[in-house]
Amino acid sequence: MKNSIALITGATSGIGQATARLMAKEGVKLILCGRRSERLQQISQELSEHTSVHPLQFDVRDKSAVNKAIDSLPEAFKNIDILVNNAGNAHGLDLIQEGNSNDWDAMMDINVKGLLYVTQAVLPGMLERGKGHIINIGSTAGKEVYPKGNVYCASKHAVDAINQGMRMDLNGTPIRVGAVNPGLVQTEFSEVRFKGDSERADQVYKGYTPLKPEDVAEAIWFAVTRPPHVNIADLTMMCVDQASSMIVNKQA
Ligand code: NDP
Ligand code: 8X3
Repeated sequence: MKNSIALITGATSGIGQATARLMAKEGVKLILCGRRSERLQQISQELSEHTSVHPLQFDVRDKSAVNKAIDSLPEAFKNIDILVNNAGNAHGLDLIQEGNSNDWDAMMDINVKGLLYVTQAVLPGMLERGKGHIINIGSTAGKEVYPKGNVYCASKHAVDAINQGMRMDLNGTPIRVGAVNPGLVQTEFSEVRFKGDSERADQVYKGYTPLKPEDVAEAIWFAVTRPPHVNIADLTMMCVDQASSMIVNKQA
């Protein structure tokens, strides 16, 4: 894997950042993406002690910005081997009848359309080179629906469908496509979902031991380090205290 090139969306935080750290230590060259430029610079600087890093700032919702960013890659970073479609978030946790349509737009635009835009910008090069691996970060929310999760769950069910569809359409090519679907992971996810309400966000991870972003990074690494004839199509993982979206063994 040393000297392979990976593009990770959502590398400024949580699962994406943990994946970047793990891959950097393994000598993978990294294209790190996100909107927050200061964080991008910071992590890029830190990881460039281990590997070559190219920060790329763009909003996955903006199709032309996505294309411009990928087109702008210097020669040394153009031949992307691994795409980790990770950027995404939940926005709000509301009954459908009380939902905020701006939140709905954000989730569908980022989690679904953003993933498609980035894939469309990266995949032609993979096909030309006859080599590539796409990891789509889904969720247990893409496998089941929970109350008030309506649109976030819909966006992750869409990721599940797109992941399956990509694999079908790319069958017969050497491109590998698979999803990693985590349950509860302690990241900035709930902070974003609850719009900066840290107390409410902290409650989500209290009373049990959630997954760490590093646990998910290791699963991604497992998937991308299989021999070329092996494809981890769909990997769902939860902490031991979680049995389903609604069943979590929380101590008071
Ligand atoms: P974080 O909030 O910690 O990270 C989200 C990342 O996505 C950030 O780096 C953020 O970067 C990036 N991002 C968000 N919106 C955009 C955008 N419009 N354009 C570009 N980048 C964007 O959350 P997680 O690490 O937990 O989430 C990563 C993925 O994992 C998401 O797809 C999430 O749905 C999924 N997931 C999370 C779980 C959890 O419990 N935490 C469980 C299952 C799946 P920036 O703000 O700098 O743009
Ligand atoms: C994140 C996990 O259960 O908060 O995808 O939806 S959950």
